Amino acid sequence: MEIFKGIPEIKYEGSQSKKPLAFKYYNPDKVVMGKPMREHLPFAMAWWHNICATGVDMFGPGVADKSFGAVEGAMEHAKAKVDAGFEFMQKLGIGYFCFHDVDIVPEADDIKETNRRLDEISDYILEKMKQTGIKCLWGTANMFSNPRFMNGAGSSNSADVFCFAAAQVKKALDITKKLGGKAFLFWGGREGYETLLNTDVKFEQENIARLMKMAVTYGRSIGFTGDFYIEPKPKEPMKHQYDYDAATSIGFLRQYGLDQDFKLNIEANHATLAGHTFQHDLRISAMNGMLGSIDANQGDYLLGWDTDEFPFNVYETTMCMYEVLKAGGLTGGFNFDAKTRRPSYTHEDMFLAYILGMDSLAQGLLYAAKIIEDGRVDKFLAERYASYNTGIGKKIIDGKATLEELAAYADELGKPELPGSGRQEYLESIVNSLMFG
Ligand code: XUL
Ligand code: CO
Repeated sequence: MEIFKGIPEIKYEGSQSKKPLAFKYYNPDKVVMGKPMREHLPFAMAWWHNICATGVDMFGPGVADKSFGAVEGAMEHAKAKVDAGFEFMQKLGIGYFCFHDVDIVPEADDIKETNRRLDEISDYILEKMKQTGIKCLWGTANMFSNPRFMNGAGSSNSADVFCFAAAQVKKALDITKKLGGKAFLFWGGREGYETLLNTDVKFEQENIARLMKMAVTYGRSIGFTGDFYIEPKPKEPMKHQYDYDAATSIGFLRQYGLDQDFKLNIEANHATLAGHTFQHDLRISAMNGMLGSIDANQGDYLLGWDTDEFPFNVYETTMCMYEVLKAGGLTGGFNFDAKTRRPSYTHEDMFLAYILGMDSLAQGLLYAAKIIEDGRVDKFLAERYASYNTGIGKKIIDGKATLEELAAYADELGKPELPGSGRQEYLESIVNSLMFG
């Protein structure tokens, strides 16, 4: 039974098209730098925002109807959500989805019953996956909504809560493996603190690492070969969260010997909450070999919280795709961890939002490829560090110079020349002319 009646399959029509339900830039077959767009941009649907969220906020109730013709909260509703999700992805040509355990079933009071429901729904999802060819990008356990996780999951002060976290991770891993998920994710929403007066940070961080180690050991024992991800975020819901940003998370993973099994899932709006650009956290992850996947969204310059907007700032998607192309692509994908604004409450808005997001990333890809193919930025960058290619610079790079030798070299020089202009404005105007010229 069709759920999104009146919404056709969304096709590429080109930038001149004025049809709302059409792609203007995302042309899956178009080859960019030797690869079709669909391979550069493995898009994923976020189950929670798209299929579950109704626009509830601190000031008012939900406004969007996500019942999909079923009684809300029952297993019948869970199945209707699967039907809706797959129809939605098919109509947009989206190849992947991401989910939390409690997105796909209503959580029961008893974990055994929740797990039974997860078995039932995952059978149903698997059937849909076989029919459509749609795949699972990653799964995760929601260890932040249920009241038991008020003080965190791995970082909870309660060993019993830690065990519930372990139980949820185990089951979510089972389901992710069953659905052939490429990765399993940890977003440490409440893994942080409100005050240091009641918090043993060292103990909590060690415990999070213990939980992650157990997850890796168990995952590998059941034949899960995918990556594990940490999704950094500095704050919200907690005042301070341990997975603050890419650099902090990489340090944590290395400290606890988790860096071989884990990569990072970088979310645009989380990077900006940490006081970085999205591009910065992508670069830090990529240069450490840890860029796994992306939660595609954007924040708002005027608001200091996680607004999870669909990406529309093409300058930012261009810089994102520039980093992704330079990194040789993603092993993961682009998960739209984004929601329509509360007043955009219709089913049609769900499609319009994904069209905006997919088109914005496609535009970003086209412009990023132009910047790389043009070559002026790369050439400038290479020349900027040219003093290390020969002479004393090369000796430094080769590890053959001593501090005394360099000091003697500096004495001889007397005074170095200025290091050369950074030419920032020249580079920015190249980017603008390639984007808008
Ligand atoms: C919250 C967030 C989560 C994770 C998955 O800010 O981004 O939805 O992506 O738990
Ligand atoms: Co996210």
